Parts: sequence; C-alpha cells; structure tokens
Amino acid sequence: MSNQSHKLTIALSKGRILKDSLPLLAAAGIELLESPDDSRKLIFDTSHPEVRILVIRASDVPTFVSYGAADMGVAGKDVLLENDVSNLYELVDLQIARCRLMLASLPDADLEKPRLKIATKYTSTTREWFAKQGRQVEAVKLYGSMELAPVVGLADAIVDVVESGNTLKENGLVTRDHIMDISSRLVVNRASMKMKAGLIQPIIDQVASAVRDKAA
Ligand code: PRT
Ligand code: MG
Repeated sequence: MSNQSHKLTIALSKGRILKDSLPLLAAAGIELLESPDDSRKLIFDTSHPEVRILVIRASDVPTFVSYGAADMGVAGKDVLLENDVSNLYELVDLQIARCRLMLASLPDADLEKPRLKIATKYTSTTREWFAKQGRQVEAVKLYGSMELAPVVGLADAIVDVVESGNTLKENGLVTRDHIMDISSRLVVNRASMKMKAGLIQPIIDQVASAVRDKAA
C-alpha cells in the first residue's frame, strides 16, 4: 500500500499513454521509481514526494478523475468523447498516442443503404457523427476485435482508431471516412484544480512547456 503523505494522484494507463506521458511528467519532476512493466502493482511512488501514479485501464481514466480518486490523468480524446466529462477540465493536448478515428468496412460494402449497422467501442461518437449527416445508424457496442464484425456479418462497418492501418489491412478492411484526429489530453478534476492549485498549476505549466519544446 502507498502511504498517506501523497497530496496528488495521477491516473495513467499501461501501454502507449504511459510510455509517452512519462517523459512529459519527468519535465515536471515526476518520475516513476520502478517500472510498471515489471510489476503487478497499480499504485506507484514517484521521485516527487507528494505525487503518486495509478496505472489503470485507458477507458477508466475519466472515471477515476471525475470521482476525484485521481486528481489528474491522461486520456485519449476518443475515450473522453464517450464519457461524462462534466467534472473534468481538459487542459493540455499532449500530442501523444496520436491516431485517427476512422470508418472502415469490407471494400465492396454499401454504406449508403438504410439502417446501417456499425460495430464500435465509440457508440456515442459514431451516432453523433452520422446524425450530423442526417443519418440514423445502429451502433453495436463492442469492447474489442471490432475488425471481425464486418467479416462475420455482425455489422456493415466499424468505427475504430487507426494508427498504421495494419490491423484493418490484415483483416481485409479499408478506410471509408476519416472522422477525426485523436490525441491524448491532460485532464484535471474540477474540485482538485481549485483545492490543489498550488501543486497542480506548476505541473500543468511544466508539462505544457515540455509539449511545446517537443513540437519545436
Ligand atoms: O486497456 P483498454 O482496452 O481499456 O484501452 P485501450 O486498449 O484502448 O488502451 P491503449 O493503451 O491501447 O490505447 C490508449 C489510447 O491510445 C486510445 O484511447 C487512443 O486514444 C490511443 N491510440 C493511439 C490507440 C492507437 N493509437 C491504436 N492504434 N489506441 C488503440 N489502437 C489500436 C487500434 O485500434 C488497432 O486495433 O491498436 C491496434 C493497432 O493499430 P494499427 O492501425 O497500427 O494497426
Ligand atoms: Mg489496446
């Protein structure tokens, strides 16, 4: 268990977000004391005596931060769009874990037909995007392996994030539309922002400055 001296808790997720967030947090004097890759622990102390890091599922980050179980976190815009973010401030576009939210299907699929069925993790974003074009679609919620859905006839198309495009290609799918560009954001609990501004604001400033340096 972690001790109680921690004043600030940051939620990250294993994988690309953790890997790409760590150099940015290091610029704010926050470094992990051990690698989460070699550990089954979920809470990690850092070089900053007042800061600890939680390593959780990517899709759970907005929940932990919304409820104040973490004061801040890093989450993909794709995940934020599917969650209630009314208790969060989205403060910095970290320009990491970048990808594109795409509509994809088998090459010959007719996407103009009525009652289109779309398999996706991103049901709200999908319905909204089609609604903006005056189309109502059936969004079939999946938690993974979206690429399989058109191949086995579960859906006409999928909406998923794409990086290299290899996953689509290996499953015989082609991109049909580019819905939006995605990157990860630094989010802060609204109450924490007020109560812990002295601790949080310098971290935000240093992280934002590290993002600018990287882009320059
Ligand atoms: O753990 P959990 O299932 O809850 O979440 P997760 O699997 O989405 O977590 P993670 O770490 O994989 O993704 C975290 C965030 O990274 C996402 O919310 C996105 O904002 C962002 N991101 C960037 C990606 C990708 N690139 C990406 N390529 N998230 C997922 N992928 C998937 C993609 O859907 C495909 O299945 O990776 C696979 C490989 O992609 P290709 O196109 O390179 O083949
Ligand atoms: Mg994943």
